[in-house]
Amino acid sequence: MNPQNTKHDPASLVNKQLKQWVQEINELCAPAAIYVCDGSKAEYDRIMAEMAASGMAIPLEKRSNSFLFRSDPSDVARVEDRTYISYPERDQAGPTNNWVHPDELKRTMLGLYKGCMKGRTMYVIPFSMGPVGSPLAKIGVEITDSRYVVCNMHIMTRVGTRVLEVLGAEGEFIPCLHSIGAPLEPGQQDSSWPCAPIEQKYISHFPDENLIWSYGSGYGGNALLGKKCLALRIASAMARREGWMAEHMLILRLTNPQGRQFHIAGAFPSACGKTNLAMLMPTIPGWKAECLGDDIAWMKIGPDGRLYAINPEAGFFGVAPGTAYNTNPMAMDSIKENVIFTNCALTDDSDVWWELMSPPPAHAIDWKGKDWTPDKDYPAAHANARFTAPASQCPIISPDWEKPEGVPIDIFIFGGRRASVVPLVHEAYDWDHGVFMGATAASETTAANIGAVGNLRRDPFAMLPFCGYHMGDYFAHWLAMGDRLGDKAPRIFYVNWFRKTAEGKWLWPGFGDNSRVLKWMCERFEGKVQAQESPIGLLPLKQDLDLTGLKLPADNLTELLKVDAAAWKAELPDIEAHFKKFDSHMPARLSNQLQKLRERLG
Ligand code: O2Y
Ligand code: MN
Repeated sequence: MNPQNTKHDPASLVNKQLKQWVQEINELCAPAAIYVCDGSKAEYDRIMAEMAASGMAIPLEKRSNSFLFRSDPSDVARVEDRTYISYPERDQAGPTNNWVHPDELKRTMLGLYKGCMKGRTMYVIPFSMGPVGSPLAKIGVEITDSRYVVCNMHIMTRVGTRVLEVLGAEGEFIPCLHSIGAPLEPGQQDSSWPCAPIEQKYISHFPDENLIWSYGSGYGGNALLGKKCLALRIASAMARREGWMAEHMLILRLTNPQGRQFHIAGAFPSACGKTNLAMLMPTIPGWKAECLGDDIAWMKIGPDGRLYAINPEAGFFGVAPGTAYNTNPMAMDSIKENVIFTNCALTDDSDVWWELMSPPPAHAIDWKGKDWTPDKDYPAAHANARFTAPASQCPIISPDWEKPEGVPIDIFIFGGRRASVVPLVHEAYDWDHGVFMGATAASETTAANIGAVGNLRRDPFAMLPFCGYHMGDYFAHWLAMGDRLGDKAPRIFYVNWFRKTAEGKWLWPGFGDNSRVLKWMCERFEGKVQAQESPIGLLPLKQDLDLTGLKLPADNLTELLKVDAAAWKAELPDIEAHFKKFDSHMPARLSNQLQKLRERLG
C-alpha cells in the first residue's frame, strides 16, 4: 500500500517528538518505505496476506484466520545473555543484569542500525500498554522492519489511531526501536525468517531515558517490545520513580458461592504452570474463576488506599508444548481462531500440533520444516513454540479485564517448583516476611529452562530477567510500597504445587485442584479460618483445606504440609549467599527477616 497522503504517511503524525524520532530513524536505518500502522483488522489481514504470499506465514485450514510461522533455528527464545540494562553506572543495573555503558552500547548499536532496514518497510506502531486512556496505561511506539512483529503487536497490545489521538501533539511515549538486522539488497531473495547472528543480537534498555533498542532477533520477548522490554524492564524502573509496581504476575478473580470476589496476583518462574493458574477451572463446587491476565500486572494505589491492578497486555503469548484440554482447556479454547503460531509442528490436515497436545499424528512437518514421525527421538514442536492469541478469546476472561482503573488486589502469591522442602502453601506473617518470601523465591530447573535439570535457581519475584534496575533497590521498593499500603496491603502466600514423594510421585494433583488452596487463602483473607504457626510461616490446619471429592491419601496431606526444620536450615547458607550479591543495596529489613527465620528454625 502506498502510504502517501494517508494516515499511514509519517507526514500525518501530529506528535512533534514522534515525527522527529521517525525522521531520525528513517535517516539512520534507510528503509525503502515508511508505514504508520492504524491497528485495523484490514491492516492486519493485508500484512498477514503479504507474509502468506511470501511463504513466511502458513495459513491453517483447521483454524480460521490462523497462521504458522517457523523461525530461524538460531532465533527461538529470549536471549538473556544479549539483554542489557544500560545506566551510566554499572551499580545502577546491579549484579543480576548485563551492563554496558550507554555511550558504548549506543555506539555499537548505531553501527549496526546504520542502513539496517534497506529494502524493507519501516513500520511505525503506536501502541498502548493497558486500556487506551486508562490512568494506569502507558503509550509506546515501536519502529520495526518485521511484519511478523506488526501482526503480533496487533494481538498483544492495543495498536493504532486511537493511541495517536490520546498521544496528541505533546504527549509522551516510550520509543522502542527494533530491527531484525537483515537489510535486503536489490534483487536479493529474502529468507523466511531473516535475523542477525547471535553475536549481533542486542536487546538494550536505557531506563533513564525510557528507551528501548532491540537488534537482530525477530522472536517473542526480543522483538515484541511492549511485553518484557517495556511492560517489565522499563516499566519497573518507571514504577520505582513514580511509586507504583510493574510485576511479572498473572491476575485472576475468584468468586465464592456467596458472590464475594477476591483478586489474586501471582508471580512464578517459568515452567511452574503460571498460564494454567491464570486460566484455572476450579474443582470446588460453587467457586468461579475469571482470568484478567496471564503474565504482567501493573499496580497503583487507588483513591481508597488499596492496590489496583491492570493487565497491560491485550493477548497471550503462551508456550504451546504441554498445553492441552486436560491441562488447560481455557487456553485451548482461546486458540481456536485468529491465532499466530510459531515453531509448532504442521499436521497433514493443515493444523498445528505440539507435544502433549493430543496423541501424536502419524506424520507431521516439524518446526524446522522437516518430515517428522513419532518414532523420532526429538520433538516435532520447539520447546518454546508459542501461540499468540487475543485475550478476549479466553472463555473465562473477566468482563472487568479492561476496566481502566483495574481491580483491587487482595492476595499475592509467590511460588516455585520444589520436589521437597517447601510445603503446598504457607502464609507470610506480615508484609516484610512476604517480601522476604518473594525475594528468596526459588525453583528447580526443568528441561524447559536453560542449564542443568533439577538445579535450584533463585528467581526473586520471578523478575530475575526482567528487573530494570538494581534488584536490591527493587526489594526496597516493595518494602516502601508495603509501608504506603499499611493495613490495606494484600496478604502474601507462597505455594509449591510440585512436591513429590521419596519415590518421585506427585503428592498434589495440581491444575483445577489448586483452587482448593486458593479457597484457603481467600478464607484467611476473610478471617474465616485460623492458621498454624511454623518457623517458615503460617500453615493451614488440615481440616481447613477443602478436599471434598478429592481422593488424597492422608499421608500425602501430612507430607504436603510438613516443614522439615533441618532441610530449611540447610537452605540458609544459599539464601545468605543470594542476599550477599546485592551488597549495600540489600535492605536491612530483609536481612532481619533472614535472621528471624534462622531463630525460628532454632
Ligand atoms: O521466549 C520468548 O521470547 C517469550 S518469553 C515469555 C513469553 C510470554 C510470557 N512469559 C515469558 C517469560 O519468559 O516469562
Ligand atoms: Mn513471563
